[in-house]
Amino acid sequence: MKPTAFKAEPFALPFDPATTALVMIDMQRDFVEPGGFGEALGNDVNFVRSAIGPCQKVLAAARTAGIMVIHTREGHRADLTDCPPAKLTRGGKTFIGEPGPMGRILVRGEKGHDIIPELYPIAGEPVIDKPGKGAFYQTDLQLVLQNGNIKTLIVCGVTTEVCVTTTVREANDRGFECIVPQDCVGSYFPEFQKYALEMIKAQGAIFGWVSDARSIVDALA
Ligand code: C5J
Repeated sequence: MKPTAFKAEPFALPFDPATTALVMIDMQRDFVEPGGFGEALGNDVNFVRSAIGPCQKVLAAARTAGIMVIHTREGHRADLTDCPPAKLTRGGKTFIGEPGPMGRILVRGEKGHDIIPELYPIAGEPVIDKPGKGAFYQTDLQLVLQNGNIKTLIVCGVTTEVCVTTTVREANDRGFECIVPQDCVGSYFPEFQKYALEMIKAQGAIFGWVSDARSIVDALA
């Protein structure tokens, strides 16, 4: 594949497939599946489930194009020693480490912590376990991207206004160019989805570009 450009807002983003990676943020059962932690908190998971189909298309295109694919999972050690005490008090109804509908909430190795079958990693795709909202915080993501000579990130996943945009902001500050396909990210709150996407591309791409699955797939073909 030759260098080309993604159709995007506020303007097209040139990219080279050799230096581009797809980062699939936290498509975990607990956030996305009915009966998971997200739903237990009173959220309608249909708002985030709409991202699954478009994510599958982008994932398939990335694999066919041979670009690097990285998955992340938010979660903690079973003894919670990597979870800040302040984070343990958040949630309102259910809390990290407590029993949830799919095992202990946001604890590594539990069923709810795992990635949904529709987007499951295949051999050779790095999975970054992260204790925070941002995928760079206390992980080796930067090292993985640096070693792969990656400069451009296609960022998909959930939730738009939390882990997706935290990661995009962190990546932008580190010099990566991030593009977010709007139908490949999801929020439990439609208004947060709208404004989180607008914030990314505001002021001439203040911290990234916004596109859609179709444009990403077309550019990777
Ligand atoms: C949240 C995430 N929303 N992956 N996590 O707590 O966005």
